[in-house]
Amino acid sequence: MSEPRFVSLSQYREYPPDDMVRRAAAFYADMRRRRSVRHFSDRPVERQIIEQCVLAASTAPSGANKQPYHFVIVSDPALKRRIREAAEEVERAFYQERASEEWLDALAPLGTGIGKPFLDKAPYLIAVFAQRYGLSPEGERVDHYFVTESVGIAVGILIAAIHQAGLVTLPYTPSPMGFLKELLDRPINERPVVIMPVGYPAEDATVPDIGKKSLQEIATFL
Ligand code: IYR
Repeated sequence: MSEPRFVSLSQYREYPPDDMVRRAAAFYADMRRRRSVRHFSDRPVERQIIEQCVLAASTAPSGANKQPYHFVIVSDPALKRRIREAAEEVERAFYQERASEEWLDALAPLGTGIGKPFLDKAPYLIAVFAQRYGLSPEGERVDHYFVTESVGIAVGILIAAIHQAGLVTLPYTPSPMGFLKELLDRPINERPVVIMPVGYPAEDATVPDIGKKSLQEIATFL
């Protein structure tokens, strides 16, 4: 057991209440512009942007600060193509056999289908893996806690960072996603969670005409 060590909270900044309201409202206004995009441009993107966004995701709180995730960033065109082909095979089975009527009805407003051209058009795919447990450099098993929650929080920050940088993304979740683990040669302690294509939107990109729930619908103040 290691003793806790503490340092002062020197990076915290307090703002006057008026400023806080303005800042919170400005952040909301900017986040409200974010959309999940399925139509990408193949315009190149500097790798540094991706690196900074992944670093932003790594600031997320996680169970016992174990950071139970790994991000695989794919830009190799041949590998992106293989991912697209494998994903479309999974989607064919999903749309033609596996999905319930209710699920297909829920997806109808999104206009999704078997084809996933964004998987080889976007300059980067960030494949996010959850580590069910960790492996020390000596190969010893390390327990991880609240893995699903921790990865979800990190992906949320990743999405916000990509938006803030001025690029677009989409949390894409083919199901089942086992093919990704094989194609990207990930170790046994990891499970694929989501694929995030990242890049500029296509010039003629469109998004579904859908909105968000109101504050009353999502929150209760007691
Ligand atoms: N993975 C499929 C189906 C799909 C499922 C959900 I839940 C979505 O929010 C959107 C799509 C696809 O991507 O087409």
